Amino acid sequence: MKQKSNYTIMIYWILGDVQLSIIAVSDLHLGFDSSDKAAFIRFLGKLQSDSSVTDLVLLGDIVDMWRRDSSGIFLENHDVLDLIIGLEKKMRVYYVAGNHDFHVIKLQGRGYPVNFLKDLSLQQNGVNCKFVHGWEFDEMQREHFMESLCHSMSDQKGDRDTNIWAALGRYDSDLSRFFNVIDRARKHRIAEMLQLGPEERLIESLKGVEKKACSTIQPKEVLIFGHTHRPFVNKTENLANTGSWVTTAPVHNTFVRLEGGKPKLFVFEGDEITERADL
Ligand SMILES: [Mn+2]
Repeated sequence: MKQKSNYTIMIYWILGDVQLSIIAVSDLHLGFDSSDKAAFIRFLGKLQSDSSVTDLVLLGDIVDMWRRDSSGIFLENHDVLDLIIGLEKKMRVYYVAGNHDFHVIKLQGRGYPVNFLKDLSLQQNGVNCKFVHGWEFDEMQREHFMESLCHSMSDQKGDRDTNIWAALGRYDSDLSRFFNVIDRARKHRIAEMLQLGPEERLIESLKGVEKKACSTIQPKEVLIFGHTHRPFVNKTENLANTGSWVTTAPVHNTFVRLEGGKPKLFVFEGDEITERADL
């Protein structure tokens, strides 16, 4: 990861941090058949020629280790990784781990050319821009479970049902371990959720994640997260979701751009970038 040079730090000191232009993108799910890798490659090409971008935040679930074997996935997507590493010559690049690529945390400090993080805060115009993938707000996600799912899936070319609820049902031993470490209220909530059909369960779960994300925002903070594949910027402009690059989502190929502490949502369609204020 590129460090700020002394020269850059001096410029920041004189001008403040208003000139930071941050792009956050998440949930590409490379390795999953519905991942729009081709569009993402074109998008990275656009970034390469955009000299105004200072920081790129890869906000988790960039590769999908729950659907493919965790080592092969980096080899088969070396073209995307090469482009990302190339961008590091022009801007700072951060990789915040998601639940489907949580294992990248373990790669930290081993000399890989990407800096892997659990979360990230960047200051912009006196605002703390906080970046998390969003699994933190999801009552079904736990670190040991996310890590084990990154390893338990052999190469199934994306046709495995990796719904977390279904996975919980399949792994009885994990399920009982899970239930033993969570509190009674959560047990009750999970039991309720398991009574719902898959569609209703998904909607309930997504609503819960968004609500919890909203409840954690601090004063003078903007929270950016992904995970739900439901892109939005809220009315008060202090909460934004980056969406996804999977074609199964109703709106996809989206990203959030932050300037002056304000998040804006954009969609990349064809080769055009359009702001989507109405989502
Ligand atoms: Mn996720």
